[in-house]
Amino acid sequence: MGSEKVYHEIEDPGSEGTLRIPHRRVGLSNGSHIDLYDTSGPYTDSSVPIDVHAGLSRSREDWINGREPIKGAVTQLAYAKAGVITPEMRFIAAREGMDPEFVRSEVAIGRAVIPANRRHPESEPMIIGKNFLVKVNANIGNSAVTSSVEEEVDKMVWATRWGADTIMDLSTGKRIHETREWIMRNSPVPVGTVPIYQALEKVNGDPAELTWEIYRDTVIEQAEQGVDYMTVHAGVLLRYVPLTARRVTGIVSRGGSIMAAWCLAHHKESFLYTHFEELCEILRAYDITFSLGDGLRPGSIADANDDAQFAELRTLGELTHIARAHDVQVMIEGPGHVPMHKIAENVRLEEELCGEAPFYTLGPLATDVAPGYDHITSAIGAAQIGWHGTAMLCYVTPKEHLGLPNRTDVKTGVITYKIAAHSADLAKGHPRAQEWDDTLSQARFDFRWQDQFHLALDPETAQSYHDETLPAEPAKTAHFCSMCGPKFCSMKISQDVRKYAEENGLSTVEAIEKGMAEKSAEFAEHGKRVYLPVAE
Ligand code: IRN
Ligand code: FE2
Repeated sequence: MGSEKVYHEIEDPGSEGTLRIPHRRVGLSNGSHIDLYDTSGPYTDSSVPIDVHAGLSRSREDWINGREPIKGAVTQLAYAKAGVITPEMRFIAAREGMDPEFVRSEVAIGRAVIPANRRHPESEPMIIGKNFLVKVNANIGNSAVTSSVEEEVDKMVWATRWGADTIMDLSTGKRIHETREWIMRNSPVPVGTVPIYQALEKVNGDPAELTWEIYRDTVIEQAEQGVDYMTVHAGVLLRYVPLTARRVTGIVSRGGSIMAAWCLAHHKESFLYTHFEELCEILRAYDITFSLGDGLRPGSIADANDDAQFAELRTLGELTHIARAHDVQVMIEGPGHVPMHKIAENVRLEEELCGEAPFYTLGPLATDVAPGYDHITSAIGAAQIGWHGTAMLCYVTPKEHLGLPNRTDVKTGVITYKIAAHSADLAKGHPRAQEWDDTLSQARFDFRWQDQFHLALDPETAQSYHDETLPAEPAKTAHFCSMCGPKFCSMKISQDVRKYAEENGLSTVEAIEKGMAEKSAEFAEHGKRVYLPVAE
């Protein structure tokens, strides 16, 4: 609503091509505009029909084909380490308002990742790292109920339209391969998966039947389709499982519980851990980013920061260094349920143990007492952990713990997480963050109602709330809203003060003093009564 997709064109000396950097342009009624970071690909305008089977244009294809391997590796990490600024890095730099060399150096030291499978050339490059905009992931497709390919693609488009920076396809139902294929071919954002879910389907849901070979083949199958990052719960070790025995909520991670069940059934170390280097080789060939899963994350306030959680984190740190040695990019998944006073410790330990690999957390929920409102309980934790340095936030919808999210829940979850992420960006001082707030504040102060709606994270809700009480067109330029009414609007009063100052050639302070003196004289004139009798 009130915005359009625009592309800023910049030259890329590396590929000798032109990079088209996407933005969502919000046109303002005073003739100016603001270009905002945009995740929606070609779907910014909801009136553009989606032709699922056509797929998006393969804009990264030439860059990918034109690259020479560096010591056998074709990953962004390998190029970054070798001092090469890839077109993806230059694209990201323009998108974030940063220097391309800074992007390269952050990737080189592993503090940021660019999830971009070579077989997903349709994606618009983006970066996940603490020195960049805090990103939001939306999970879709986590249903065993059959839904059509179109419906699943539509969910992805819907989530990215509201601002999801990545999506995770957690489909478990029928036609899992085909559905994923069309999500990949239509997704302008990186797509993540948890391959162990599909591997489990292949053994009819019995974790004990899983093998390294079945898992490996599933990873390759998904890698071929273009999955950009994969959750791998390789830190759930056999000896950590007993540490969860006395927890209030045990193991709440799906992947974590599958691996714990396998380890116990075979009384062996996890095949994800024992075959980790082989896995690195597969991910390296496609430039898939590891998202090392938090299979032992706390599922309740009581279990936060316990021995099981931190034992796993230590192992994830060890695996991070192995992956990096293979030139594979890594991020680390984090909790969960954590009260506010225990949040900072999570980030501190993660950075220390995992060499500052980008942290990617699920909330965390700051309290357990509000089922039905867990988008809020978790956004409170998410805003804080984002401020402390978490690079990506996995959204939680109002249906968390209760049921499957519908379309409205997905939108609510994404918007709620954009609020958390943007609040963290402001607190961290991202160079582009405050411009948006300032533009909206100015529109609000000027009573440019339409501009205020159009600049909102959720323009439709903003406008509909406004129109509930003041639906008429003149109200869109009125210098008040129904909250305080025409007489008590603080913004209106401030503006009157300014106007008075201008007319009387005074500074605002003087104007207030002069105005106050006049009012005080008026007060005295009327008998110094606070309450005046009602006029007849
Ligand atoms: C993110 C941080 N910690 C967990 N997540 C996400 O939770 C993970 O990326 C995946 O999308 C989802 C389910 O993970 P489990 O329950 O299999 O660990
Ligand atoms: Fe939970």
